[in-house]
Amino acid sequence: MLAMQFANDSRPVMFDPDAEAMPAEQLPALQTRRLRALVDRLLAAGGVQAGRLAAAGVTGGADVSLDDLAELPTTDKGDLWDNYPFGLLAVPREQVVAVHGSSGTGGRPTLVSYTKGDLALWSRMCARALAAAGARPGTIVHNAYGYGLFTGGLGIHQGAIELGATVVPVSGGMTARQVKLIADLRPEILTCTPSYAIRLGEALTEAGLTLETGLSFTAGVFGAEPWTEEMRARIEDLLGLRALDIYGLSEVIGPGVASECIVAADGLHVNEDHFLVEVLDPSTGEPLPDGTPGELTFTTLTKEALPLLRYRTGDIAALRPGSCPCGRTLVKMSKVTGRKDDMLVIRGVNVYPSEIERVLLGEPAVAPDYALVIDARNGGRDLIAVCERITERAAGSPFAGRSASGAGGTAGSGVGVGAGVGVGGGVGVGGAARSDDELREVLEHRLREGLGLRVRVTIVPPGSVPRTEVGKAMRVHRWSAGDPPVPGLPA
Ligand code: DLL
Repeated sequence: MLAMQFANDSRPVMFDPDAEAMPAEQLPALQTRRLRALVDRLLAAGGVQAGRLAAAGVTGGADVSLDDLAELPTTDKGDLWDNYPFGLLAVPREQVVAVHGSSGTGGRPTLVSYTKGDLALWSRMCARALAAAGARPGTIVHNAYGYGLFTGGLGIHQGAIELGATVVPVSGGMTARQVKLIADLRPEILTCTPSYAIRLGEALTEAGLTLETGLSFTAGVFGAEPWTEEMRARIEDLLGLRALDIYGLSEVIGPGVASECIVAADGLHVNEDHFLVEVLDPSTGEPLPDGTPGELTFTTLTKEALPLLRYRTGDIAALRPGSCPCGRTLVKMSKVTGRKDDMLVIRGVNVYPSEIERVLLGEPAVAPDYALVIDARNGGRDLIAVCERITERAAGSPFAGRSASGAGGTAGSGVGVGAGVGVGGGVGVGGAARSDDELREVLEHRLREGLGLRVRVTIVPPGSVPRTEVGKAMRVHRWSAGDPPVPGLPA
């Protein structure tokens, strides 16, 4: 139910204004109450988390406060693996009405359980995200996140229904069918991974779909993988919409832990009335001050089946408290720059793939489909950036150069983190003025200057880099001695 609308201005409706626009000074009391109830529930459930709490001298919720949160034990993915599949349940197994999960970075599945109450909470979190993107009852939402164990499809689906929007459950893949549905139904909101938004945008451009001929999107709610401001500008150019970020992870609930509002679009409002957030030093586990990037750590204050105390996500981002022109008072987090275990160490230089993406996509002649190959065949770790030239077709998209964020994005406008390398400039859209060799040299130079990284750049014909049809993009490929060449990439 939409409880309130900001009737006297043009800001979009808030799904849950009592919580999302709660006076900041009221939040700690609510969080404290919920944290204490959570600690009581964990102790009553027994198991790993109860044992750790007891070892930390906690005998009941009344013993804890927000101020000494950092003294409480943490959890991480290892706990989910060790207690797979139902070992961390805080309710009887029969109360679990759904399981979801992810294939996980280490290839080991993570399974999470939901009660009816958890599903209701999750729906409300996703409804908040969709409303923040400007959706309202009746808005058509084209949901191209994959349906299944992955939380993207069903999470957004339930959120759209909770909001009263009209969801098109198209799931990922079968792009030609998606193009037809978009032409026929004229959805206003697109939800999918950012890499699939590019794939879909290329297909829509190929099909000649423009604002005049049926392209009707106003906003996209994209997440499930890291993406940069440069990628945001590319998606906005390709699809003529406002590209917004949504963050979440199965362990915490799925999508809807945090999301951007269409009013500011400069960081993701964390639903901290349900997910208490901290940023910790990834190596020491010590809390870091606001504005400093570190490991996002969440306490699920109200979840029933699988509540987690101080869950260390491995995702790197920074927090920025303060008010937002949209009226929300919830703390904002920066875009996630990567996972702590995704950091590449190339000849002694530490770099996240997203920093390389910023440099590559800062060059208008480079298409958003790229791949990074770590060539370890000769015992070393050489980095090869495989880039496609943007096609004249995509460069001529009706929205090219008109992105709301502006080419090069709004990095730095919010709590953006990462190397502030110089990007942009260069040739005009399409890059016709530069030969492949010149383009390669320019990119290698910018990577060296901006990141201190020696990278071999290879320019390949459009369509060479494998596209994402379903799920999350595989950007980084490791190539060891004896491995066959990476499919679709030059040997
Ligand atoms: O990816 C949930 C989700 C679905 C979020 C749809 C947003 C949209 P998992 O499959 O468990 O859940 O993967 C969680 O994906 O720890 C991050 O590393 C990454 N991730 C999720 N959202 C973002 C984002 C879903 N907006 C893991 N930016 C997380 C960067 C993201 N990384």
